[in-house]
Order: sequence, then C-alpha cells, then structure tokens
Amino acid sequence: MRTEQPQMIHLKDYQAPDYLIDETHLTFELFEDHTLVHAQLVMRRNPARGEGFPALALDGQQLELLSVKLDDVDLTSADYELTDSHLTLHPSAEQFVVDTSVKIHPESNTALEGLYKSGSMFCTQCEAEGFRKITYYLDRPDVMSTFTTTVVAEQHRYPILLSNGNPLASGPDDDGRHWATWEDPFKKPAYLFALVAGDLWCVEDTFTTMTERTVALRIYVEPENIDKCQHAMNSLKKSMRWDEETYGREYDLDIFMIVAVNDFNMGAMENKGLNIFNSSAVLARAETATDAAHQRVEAIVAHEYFHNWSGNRVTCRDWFQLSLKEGFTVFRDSQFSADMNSRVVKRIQDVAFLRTHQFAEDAGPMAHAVRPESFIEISNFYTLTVYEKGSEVVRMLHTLLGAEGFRKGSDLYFERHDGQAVTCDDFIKAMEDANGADLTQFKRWYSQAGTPRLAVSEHYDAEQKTYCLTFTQSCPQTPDKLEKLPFVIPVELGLLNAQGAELPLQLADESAAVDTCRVLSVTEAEQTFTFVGITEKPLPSLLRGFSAPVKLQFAYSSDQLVFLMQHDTDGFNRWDAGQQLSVQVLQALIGQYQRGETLVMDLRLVEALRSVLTNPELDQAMVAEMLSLPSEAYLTEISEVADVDAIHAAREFARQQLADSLYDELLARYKANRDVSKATPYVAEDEHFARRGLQNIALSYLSLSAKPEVVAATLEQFDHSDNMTERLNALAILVNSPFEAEKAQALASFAEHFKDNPLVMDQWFSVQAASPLPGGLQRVQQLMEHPAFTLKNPNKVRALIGAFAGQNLVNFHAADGSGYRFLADLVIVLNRLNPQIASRQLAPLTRWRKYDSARQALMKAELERIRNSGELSSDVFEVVSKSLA
Ligand code: B3K
Ligand code: ZN
Repeated sequence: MRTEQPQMIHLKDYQAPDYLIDETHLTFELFEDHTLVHAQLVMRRNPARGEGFPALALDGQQLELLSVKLDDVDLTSADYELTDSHLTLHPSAEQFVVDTSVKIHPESNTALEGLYKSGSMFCTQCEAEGFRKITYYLDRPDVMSTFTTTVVAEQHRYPILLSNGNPLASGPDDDGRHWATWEDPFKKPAYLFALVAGDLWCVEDTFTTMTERTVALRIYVEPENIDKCQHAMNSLKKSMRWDEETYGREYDLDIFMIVAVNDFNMGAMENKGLNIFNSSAVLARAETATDAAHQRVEAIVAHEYFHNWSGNRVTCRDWFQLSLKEGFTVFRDSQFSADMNSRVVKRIQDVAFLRTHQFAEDAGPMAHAVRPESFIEISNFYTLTVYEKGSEVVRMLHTLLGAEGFRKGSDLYFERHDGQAVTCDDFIKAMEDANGADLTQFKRWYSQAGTPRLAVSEHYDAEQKTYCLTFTQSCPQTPDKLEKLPFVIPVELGLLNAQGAELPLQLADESAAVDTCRVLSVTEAEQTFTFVGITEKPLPSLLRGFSAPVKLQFAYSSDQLVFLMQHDTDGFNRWDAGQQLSVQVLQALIGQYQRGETLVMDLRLVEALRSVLTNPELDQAMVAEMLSLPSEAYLTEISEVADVDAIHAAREFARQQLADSLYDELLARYKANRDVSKATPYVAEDEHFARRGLQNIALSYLSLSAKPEVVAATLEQFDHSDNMTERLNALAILVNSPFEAEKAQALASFAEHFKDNPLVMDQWFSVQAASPLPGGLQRVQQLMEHPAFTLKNPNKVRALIGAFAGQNLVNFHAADGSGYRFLADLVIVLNRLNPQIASRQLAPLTRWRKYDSARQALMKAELERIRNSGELSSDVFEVVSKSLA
C-alpha cells in the first residue's frame, strides 16, 4: 500500500542510470516464517554519465534491512538514508561492492509479486518491479548483470531448489537443510530473476539445437500433475525448432525449465532459463483440458520461449518500451500458431479478440499508445494495446517489408543489440537499415493512441474503364488530447468480377498489371487510387487478412456481403463478410426490439449460413467460425450507446431462428462429427479441433430446439465423452437449458468427479458465472461460498468474477446496479489482497461511457465508492482516477 499520492512517471524524463551492476550474488535462506536474502552487488559508475559520485538510490520495498556494507565496511544508519522505497548510499569510488542482508515474508505475500508461496512451494514473479520486494537493487531493465544464486532450504519440504541459468553445485547443510547454487552467465535485468523451491516432480526431455548442442528440458509440477505435461513438452520442442527455422534463433543455456504454479497473476513469465507458468498455461490432457486450453498452452509455451531472444537477450531500456518485447513476441507466437494450426482460423480468432477487447480499451479512459508517454503503475500497462495492437503493428511491418525484408530486419536487430536494453526506435531503425526503408511516418503507430477509422468510397467509370477507391482516415480523440496525424495503413485488397474471379490490378501510373491481390499504403488523410483496364464494375475485397488494426467503413449491401461470403478468395474476408452481414441483421433486430416491434429476421443470413453448413469443401473450423454470431461484447463495442437487453434479445432471437431453420443440416453435421469423435481417440491436432469445434457449435444451436432427441444427445455427450472439449460443451448447454433436474445432476456429478482438479473446477465456475439466465448474480454469490472457491487464487477470481462481469452482460448490467455494486465490493477487498488482480477486475466498470445515462450514473457511483474506500494501491488508484477524470 502506498503512503503518499502515487506519482506519474514520464517517458520524456528517462535518464540512464548513474551506476551499473556487473555481478549479482544472492543467497536465500528460506524458512517457514521468514526468508533472509543476502545480496552482494559488484558495481561501478556508469561511464556514460559524467563525472562525480551522485548518491546511489537502491530500490527496495517491504524489506527489513538487517545490515549493509560498502566495500566490506559495515555502515551505520548515519551512513545511509532509508525510506519506504529506497536505500540511499554514498559511494566514493569508481568501483565498489555493496552487501546487504534483508528479512522478507513470502509466507504472507498475497500480492503474488516478489517472492511468495503458492501452496507449499516458494516462487517468484519479478516483472515489472517485483525484484525490489526481494532485495535492495537498481530495479530497472537497463541495469543488466550476471547472477549467481544460492538457495538454502529444508531438504524434506523443498527437495527441488531452482534459479536461473545452469546448475553449479549443491549439497547438504546443517539441520536437515540443503543448498543449490545456480549461475546465469547472460547479463539480465532483475525482472528476469527467478527462484523456485518445492516438492516437485519433473518430466524430462532433450533438444538438439541447430549447432548440435544438447539442451536438457524439464517441466516441473506438483506430483499429482505429472501426467499433464506432455502437451507442453511437445509444444516447447516445436517452438525451439520453429524459432531456429523461422528466425535463426538458437537456445543458449544448457538447460531450459518450466515450473507450473497454481497461484499466478497472469499466464506465465519468461525468466531466463526458468520460466514460471500459471498451471493453466502448462497442464493439458484430454480428460481435463479443452481444445482451446491445449491451443493456449501451445501458444503460451511458445510465447515465453520466444522471449529468450525477443525480451531477454535483447531487452527493454525502460518500461515505456514494453511493446518492444511484448508486441514482437505476440507477433512471433501468432506466426507460430498459424504455422502449427489453421492459418485463417488463427487470424479470425486474433482479429475477433482484438476488435472486441482492444478496440474497447482504445476507446476508453485507459486508452494509451503502444508506447505510452506516461503511467502511474506499470502493472496497469500490460494491456491489450501493448500486446495485441503492438503485435498488429509488427505484423504491418511484416506486410510492408515482406517476409524476407522483415527477416533481414530482425536479424540485424538481434545482431546489433544482443546483450543490450533498447527502445522501439532501435527496432524500427534495424528494420529501416536492413531494408533501406524510411519508417518515420509508420512510427506514429507507436505514439498515437486510438483506433483509426478508414472510410472507403468507390467510383467506376465504364467509359474510361477506371475504378477509383478513395480512402479517408481519421482517428478519434483519446484522453491524452494529442493531435492525430495520418498513419501508414497497409490495405491488402483484391477486386472481384461478377463471377467472383480476381481482376488484374494495374494502377494509373503503372505500365502493366502487377498482381490480383496487393497491398496499398494509405499515408494521407484522404487518398485516391485509380485502377485502369477494369472492364466491369468490380466488388472490392478490402483489408484482406485484416492488414491493419483499423475500423473499415465501406457501404456494402447485404447482397454484396452474401456474395463475398461465398466467393472471396481470401478466407479471412469470407468470414468477415459473414460477420458484417450478421451485424447488419442483428442491428436491424436491435432496432425492432427497441421500438417494441415484432422481431423479423432477414433470411439472407440464414440461407448464406445454410450454404456454408452444407459445403463439404470448407474447412470444418471455418464452418464453425462462420456459424458463430458476433458476440454481445463485440455488438456492445460497435454501438454508440449499448443497449444490453436489446443486444441480448436480438442475438438470442437470431440464434433461435438459425437453429429452427437449419435444424436438419446442423443435426447431420453434429451426428457425423460425434460419430467420428466416438470412434477416435483424442488427438490435440488441428483437424480434430476443427471436427469437435463444429460438433459443439452445432449441438449448441440444436439445443435451442429443446427437442428430446437433442437433450438425449447432450446427455450422451456429457456422460460418454473421453475429453473435456465435448464434456464441457454439453455441461454448458445443460446449464443454459430449462431442464433443471438434468442441469443439477450434471453440475453435481461434474463437481464430484473433478473436485480435486482446480483447473477443471475453474471451468465449472465459469460456465455457471457466464450463464445469461435470470438470477446470475445470486448464483455467483452462492458459488463464492463453494469450498473450491477462494479470492486468494487469481484463476478462481477470473473464473467466477471475471466471467460474470466480462461475459454475462445481461446479468452484470442489471438495471438496478446490483452487478456493479457486487464488483465494486470485490475490488475493494482485492485491493488489499492483490492489487494487480483488483485493478484488472475493475475494467468492466471503466467502460461506463458506453451505456445509457441511468447505468452510467450507477457505474460512476461505484467507481467513486472505490475511490473513497480508503487507502488504494497505485494499481487501483490509477484506473479509478483515470476512469472518473
Ligand atoms: N512478461 C510477462 C508479463 C509480466 C506481467 C507483469 N505484471 C509475461 C509475458 O508477456 O510473457
Ligand atoms: Zn510476453
């Protein structure tokens, strides 16, 4: 908890450190009621920072200082200054050694930052500024040091002692204790430090690198989870090979370890050589984890592994540069997932997520640039903008420079900056230098917040055979009030003739057609491109593959969208045409609902989806994606004022209409796929994901009929599936059904069967928390009393509270404000327990501007109540105060 008003930190105030740390030697003595940390820092003045000996202010929070030495001389309190946040020393030599001993309390650390206990195991989370809760240090990413770490603990309780790097030595100590020393030869900032001590088992494997070095691979888990590591191990080996083949990046240490912990604030952490993971991002086997969970494990293992180069070998100069490592690494993991699975489906999922959630963030009170100018609490800036939009920015570079040019740029970046802490400008400079490109204007993507709008209009001249597309870009104002200048927007496009064939594309100033699909760079506020030799009025397929993170506006008619759904040669745009058509249909229904009219649905959507459903040529995963209507959250995001009840009613009506009209086709698809599932053992691969995905969405639609044969099929799938993907879908259907007896029975048997598996119980909580049936809040409140629930575990909070406030929009936004009050009460409790989780859970309340004035008033009142609830963490303070500003 802070003691004074949190301060805003600005990028423009960045200064290089006055001192550097060359070597860090740590000893941890772990006990049940405290831990002793001894740190020896071999330091010198930073030659880049002028003459003299400025004071040395080491960061440190919640530490009990036991002793401090400067060059082996004990200091007394007259020799240093000590505050809540710093220990300030006064060195007077070019080089010197600082020794400190501190006492800390991991056993009572509920914030899960620094050194803490998850169950019986000790573990760490240091990014961004957690290392200062472990020892006094220059806790900033531009101070890079080698580390040796000795861990001493009771042998019986903590047989496994781990830290970064390679193992050096280990042995017994007095009183049933033992020790192990690890050495990390690669210079790293303190945020990449890690330590683990516990009673862990491991799955072992090896990887032979491109230069034939053998690397030991280990995944450590609590003994009961030893049977759930194989998928993560396979994913790790695939990632290591992929990074060699795609980026020429080889692993550097002799060993790579992953440890799974149950209590973790986010997905995982890329600590050098010792990744620490939320168990939900490691453990996966058919019986307990869904296909989506398997794909998430693969993606997160890859993401953290890829950080070894994009983040660790080359790190960030300061935290404003966070997207340097995160945007780039998300881009890398999305390329990897696209290579491992269906490319188009991966793109569809990424874009749906970005457009729903990042666009909402970019339009809200916390909107910030990919490289923010200022922050109060850096933990609040691990955002969808820094990660997902940051990845889109890197993807645009890849599109503009081409795969080869991009690779030349990344090679130069890694070569030039290996072992350094650098900036987004350095990344762009490497891309420029390797390609002879000028990316000055492109860099606005890093500094300007907000989602650009790109309006497109057309003009066809039959006589001249010319077709003009005029692009007009604009960017809405954001809380920083900065002026928005035009972006560089790569627009990939094709022009289709009446048969759906792509026309050759020749611009007016070109001597011949270049291709039938190409990328135009829109760089002006308004810009026209004229295509020549166009013999009939074409239909444009714009922003293919979502080539830029913008809101595209083009006045397509419903019939044109149906045509694109069937004929577009770009798979992503075929899906997107279906989404746009669905939006048109749903918005019409929302209007009817608001005017109190009888709902009547445009049947063109039904017929278009019928042809998707009966097309044997289409990838089953594509069919499943196309059958999925835009989510309520997306419909909220694109509304001027979101009417939650109308959105829900309209969408449910459309689902019912689709279910009734397509019953036979859905049933045929369901039966065929379920038969294959029954006859096939579970395989975590693309084609199987696709089959189960379509099977599940088909059953969800069919269940809306409430026909006995469908109830029977649902119960059959629930009782007899060998995997969680099918079982959980059946459970969700029952939970949302009117069949109370079957529902209660299924929930009880599921909980009984999986009560000892916390990750499966998370699914059980989520399915119920997300159910839009009336009484949602009461259900969630009851579930909070369940023995498997605790506010101390972030996964549980996300599974129950997060699913309710984020996915159950009709219940959370209940007109009486009960959902808002409930969330605010919880945030006030979580603020003391775990500030990072508290501030994340707050997000739905920050979106108050989207709703009607009555709801706005209720939401703001709750934000004010939080603001006045006493001492706020900097995390919650920043979000609340910016939301109310
Ligand atoms: N780098 C970590 C995120 C740390 C978040 C700290 N609040 C995981 C990742 O992005 O890979
Ligand atoms: Zn990351």
